[in-house]
Amino acid sequence: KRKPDFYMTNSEINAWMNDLANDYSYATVSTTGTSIEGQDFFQLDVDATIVSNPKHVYINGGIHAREWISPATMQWIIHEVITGTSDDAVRMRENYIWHIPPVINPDGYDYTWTNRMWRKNRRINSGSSCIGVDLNRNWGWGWDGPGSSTDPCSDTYRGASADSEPEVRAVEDQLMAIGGENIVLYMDVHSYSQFWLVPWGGTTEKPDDYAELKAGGDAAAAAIRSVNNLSFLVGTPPDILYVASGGSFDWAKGHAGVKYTYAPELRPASAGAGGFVIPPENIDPSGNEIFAGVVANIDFAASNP
Ligand code: 0X9
Ligand code: ZN
Repeated sequence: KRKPDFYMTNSEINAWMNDLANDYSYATVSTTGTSIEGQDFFQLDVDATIVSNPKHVYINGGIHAREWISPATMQWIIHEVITGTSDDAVRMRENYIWHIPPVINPDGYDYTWTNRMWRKNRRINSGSSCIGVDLNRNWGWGWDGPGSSTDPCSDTYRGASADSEPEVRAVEDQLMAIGGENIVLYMDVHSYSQFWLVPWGGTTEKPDDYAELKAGGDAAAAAIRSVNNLSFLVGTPPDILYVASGGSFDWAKGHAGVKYTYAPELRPASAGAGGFVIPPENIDPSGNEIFAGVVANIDFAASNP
């Protein structure tokens, strides 16, 4: 009954999360942070039901406002981790502490109801009439590097300083409080292209443990293919997309010290197949395949620490 099957507004998503959390003792809703326009935004947390000293899984959605399949897929995963009856779903809620804020750019997401292709947050930039910072260029690891813009009118504007945006800092503070060594998997979920992106985003250099991160991504892609036969390409942003500095997963790995960090780009594969604007009939299959990918990635990470 509560599986998401349409694209909800922020307030609908928040009510949906509260409703779900009310019915399950191990699920709670907490405040992630407050946006630049002063709007609180929230996450669903699931407490590991049997294991002591469990690792954490942190997955944020909706960093880019127009990528609507991201929050909806986060809702599907929230629903599955809390209520799923498959062996995987039960194992995931028994063994890990989950933190899933589905919309970390709530102002931008609101704005897309009247301006569908908005990407950034809604920061008023001093000295410019252009609005917004690209929240995936603002993180303070390799900030101001290639693939980010100094122009407030650009869709990839990096912001006035590293970590200047409250939406970014809210997630950063949580990752630091949990501690990178306690996080088995960090993901920042985007659309579109069907990629499972691996660090680094801001440089063509590879992390020392790239082979393990790539293998974890390959495990995710194989699991995804087994669900709906979709292909996801695994690689770094510079290798398979474009260089992008100041992104979330570079910071989560480089600064916070999470070993396994990824940025999936969800369905569809192309602009011709709908791009950012795909019908809500995609939510259920996307949730199904991405949950399978997440489980495979977690299992790989847990056995290759
Ligand atoms: O440009 C981006 O931020 C991402 N692509 S999107 O079309 N969803 O905007 C790619 C992000 C790559 N990840 C990092 N550099 N962290
Ligand atoms: Zn994106």
